[in-house]
Amino acid sequence: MIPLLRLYAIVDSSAHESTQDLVACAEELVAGGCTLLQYRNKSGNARMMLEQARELKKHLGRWSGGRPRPPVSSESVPRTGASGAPQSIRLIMNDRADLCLAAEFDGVHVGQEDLSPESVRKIIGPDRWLGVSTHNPEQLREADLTSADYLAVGPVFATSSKEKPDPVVGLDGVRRARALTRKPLVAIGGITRANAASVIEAGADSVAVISDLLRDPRKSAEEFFRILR
Ligand code: TZP
Ligand code: MG
Repeated sequence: MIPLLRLYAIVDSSAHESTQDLVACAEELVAGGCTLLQYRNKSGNARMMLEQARELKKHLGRWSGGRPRPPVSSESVPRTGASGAPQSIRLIMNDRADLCLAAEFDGVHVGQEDLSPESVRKIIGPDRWLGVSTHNPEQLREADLTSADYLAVGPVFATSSKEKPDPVVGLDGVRRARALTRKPLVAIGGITRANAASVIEAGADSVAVISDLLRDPRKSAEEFFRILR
């Protein structure tokens, strides 16, 4: 079973004016204790995505792929995992298994309209992480039978970060999902520092967040960890 911290940060290219800005945000998130970062780009072409992903890898890659992450300032953020081993940063590519390999990322996250989980697994091999988005119990049951390392459920609340989002599943949707899988469960969609604790209480192992990490990413991440301790 993969180890998941309570916060799964997503850096979305549409929220940043430049690659430099996107990388700076990611570095701040890592300084705030994030060890799992997804790169999401819904508007760029493959070449542009790979360029940005490689920049992320260049700046954070020192700590990805199993190497210890840098020290963080806040004592509220765990420096080591439950085993006492140092935590490492994992970079996850949204949508694209090919770009995950090309950028030497640590995993892929796919949705219902991307390659199937088993097709992605064939491409990325047994060791890289694979996450699958689900929006209802049927999709969750199906994804649970795959080799996915974690499942995502959402949108839990209304979100403006996704175009044409599926219907909101609410906290009940998280509870239902929890009852249907023993895989690590990531909740996503409209999750903020104000409602994150209720999402974990409903059974999620981790919360994936875009918007509520944008302003002062380091401090926001530290606050999430403090709230979800
Ligand atoms: N999938 C379901 S909701 C969502 C995605 C990618 C967007 C989450 O962004 P935010 O800003 O944290 O609501
Ligand atoms: Mg997708």
